[in-house]
Amino acid sequence: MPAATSTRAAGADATSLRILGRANSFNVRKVLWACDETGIGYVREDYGRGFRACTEPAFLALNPVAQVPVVIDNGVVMRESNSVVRYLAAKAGREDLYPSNLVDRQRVEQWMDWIAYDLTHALRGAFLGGMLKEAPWNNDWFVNQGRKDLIHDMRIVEAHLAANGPYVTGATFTVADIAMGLVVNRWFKVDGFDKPETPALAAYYELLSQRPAYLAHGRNGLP
Ligand SMILES: N[C@@H](CCC(=O)N[C@@H](CS)C(=O)NCC(=O)O)C(=O)O
Repeated sequence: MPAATSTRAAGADATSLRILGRANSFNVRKVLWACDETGIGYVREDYGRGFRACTEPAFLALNPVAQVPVVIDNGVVMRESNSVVRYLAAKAGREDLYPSNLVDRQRVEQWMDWIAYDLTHALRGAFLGGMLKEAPWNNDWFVNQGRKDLIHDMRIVEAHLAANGPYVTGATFTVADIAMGLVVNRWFKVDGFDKPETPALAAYYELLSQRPAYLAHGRNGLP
């Protein structure tokens, strides 16, 4: 197993966040993007598949569900990428990314929750099972169902963006676009089945690609 490595981002100092998680993880990438978007410095340590195992007792003590990312801010230990992304935007006082107005906030969160549940589940079949052939997702039924669900869900996003875009909640970029940006990148990378044309998603992909932090952590060549 390779030794754990450390990466210090520009602006990182003794009070920086610690991010535990490999930089090629779908969910760690959201957190890295949020840090770059908000200018929050961090130190990252490699944990997860191919590096130090999430099942190490020391890691499990931080995150009993044994997944990356784990984020530690001034001794406070956090997990769940979407929740961490919202925390970081609020910590940075970025009202534009994560509004405090309850209705606007709910608009952001409803998309992030749907991504975390429905879309992520569909991607397990279509991507982890169908493309990476990763157990236990790689059985035929699960792969086919994942592909069907993914197409269904991405058609919903396509119609939503075409009618209400250019961003997930309308006129401006929010943390909902961080979660969606990773999904859309993976949508254009996943293969092994016929995908419908999705011009609104393609336009959204190009729009997000104007952001350096998305090119660094989202559309960075990885699926
Ligand atoms: N709901 C969690 C999911 C986290 C998750 O699935 N992480 C994956 C990587 S993307 C993981 O830890 N895989 C095991 C590993 O890398 O060892 C979140 O959003 O943070």
